[in-house]
Amino acid sequence: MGRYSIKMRASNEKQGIRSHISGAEKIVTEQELEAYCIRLLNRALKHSKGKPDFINLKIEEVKEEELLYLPALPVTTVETDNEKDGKMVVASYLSQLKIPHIEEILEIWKQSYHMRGAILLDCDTLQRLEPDRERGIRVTYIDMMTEDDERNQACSGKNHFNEALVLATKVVHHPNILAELCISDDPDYVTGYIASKQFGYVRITHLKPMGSPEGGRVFLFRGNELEKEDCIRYMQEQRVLVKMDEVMNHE
Ligand code: PML
Ligand code: MG
Repeated sequence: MGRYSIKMRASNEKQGIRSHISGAEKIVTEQELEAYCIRLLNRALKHSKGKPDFINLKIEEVKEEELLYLPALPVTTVETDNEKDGKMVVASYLSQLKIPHIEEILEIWKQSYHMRGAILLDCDTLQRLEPDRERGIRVTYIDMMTEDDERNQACSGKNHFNEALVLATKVVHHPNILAELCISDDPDYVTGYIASKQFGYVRITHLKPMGSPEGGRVFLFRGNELEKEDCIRYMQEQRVLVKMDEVMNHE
């Protein structure tokens, strides 16, 4: 079946500074293409951050043989009351995954707070591996897939959980990624997660104080130079559809 990747990004300029308003992406069939372009356009135009003066809609063909289909990671939730307990839960999972330098990793996580992309961290040497450290690694060409196609609603507004689960499923599928840590940069959203092949997607209900705009991602990597190159290419280029049926059924 022929598919297309659609990417939307919108921004505006105020007092000489261009700022991001909204961005989203989908991987859809040819029949769905027109409807999703309209949805994404509406999403750009009706964003609470303001009216864009620039909207970019990029459409690229995706060949069936380029697509990787992955089942969504299993999801569990750990209830925490505050940031300190949340961070302790993260530390305990890192320790179960036998990842060294836990304190240092939690500190380095903070360096991702003002980046658009994620930190790619060598968890043994603590070296940051992103080619552009200001931008970080942006994971793209991802979307979710359900048998009865409930994707429509996901496109009209942001669903933090679905989008994060899709991203984390792609990220931890790479053989050299041991775990991903994430806190949202949305001030009203305090749930974060640690994802890994071993434990799946573990939601932690409090990972930062309410109202804080500080959030970001770290991908914990172990491997050599060639594996690092492959990992970065995979994050940015590999087309991935994540099957969500199990998740939807359990929600
Ligand atoms: C983001 O802001 O995009 C990150 C969202 C994290 C979602 C965590 C969850 O609800 O499981
Ligand atoms: Mg955000």
